Amino acid sequence: MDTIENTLINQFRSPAFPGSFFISFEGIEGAGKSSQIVKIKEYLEEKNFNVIVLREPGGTSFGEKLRQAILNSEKDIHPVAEAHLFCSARAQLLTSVVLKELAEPNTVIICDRFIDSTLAYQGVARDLGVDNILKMHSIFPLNLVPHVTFYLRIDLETSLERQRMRNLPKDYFESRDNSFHTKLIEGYDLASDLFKDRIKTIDGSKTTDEVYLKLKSEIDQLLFEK
Ligand code: Z5A
Repeated sequence: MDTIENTLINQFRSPAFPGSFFISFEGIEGAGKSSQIVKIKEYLEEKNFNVIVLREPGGTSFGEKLRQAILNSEKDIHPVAEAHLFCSARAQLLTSVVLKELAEPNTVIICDRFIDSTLAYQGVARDLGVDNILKMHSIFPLNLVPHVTFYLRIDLETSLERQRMRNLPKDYFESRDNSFHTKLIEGYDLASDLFKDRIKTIDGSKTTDEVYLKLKSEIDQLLFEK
């Protein structure tokens, strides 16, 4: 890693609220994030945590409006505009929800997508460059990252197969060609390499139960064994 990238990586911090945790889930379409988040929420509630599930873009009324504007867009949005829209929604989510909720003890925030989506989608698949995305996050509150991120890694064939089974209409990103989705996987692999301590890569091609057990053991380590 060169020094500029190193400096950019070192600017990130996780919010420090004793007893509360910020977790994100990442992956390409059909990775299984939403399915696993439901199960992990249930597990953590059994352990008496106050669990708040958020999604990106979204989680605030401002963020949900941006979500509609992007995902329903019939015209191409310039990648620079795209990246700034995701960052705007994120800054709002961090200040108006994440930091406030984490201040309550015993809280776990689970976010469906976060900064690594911007690194993979806009940084790599939309060709803006990972350094540019890291630079965009160099100002508070965007320099705050989750304590742990679970990247559910699947290959393109698995993603396509799950999409076929689900048979839903495709949105702004889903309708792009296979080379776009192949670059997304490269982007996520690169992000996992840059943020080795934070991002845990989990094999998302296993059965739902197998993935859940792996996640549960990682979460037990984070929450109960430190
Ligand atoms: N985006 C961006 O470009 N930049 C950013 O900074 C951010 C976002 C934050 C939001 O998508 C879009 O915004 C996203 C990136 C972009 N674009 N795309 N694509 P979203 O939140 O609306 O969509 P998604 O995250 O891709 O959702 P998804 O396709 O539903 O994926 P998922 O939540 O990971 O999967 P799932 O719903 O849990 O499962 C999908 C299907 O697979 C479902 O039928 C399940 O029953 C099945 N499934 C799940 N797990 C398994 C296993 N283990 N085995 C077999 N079948 C399974």
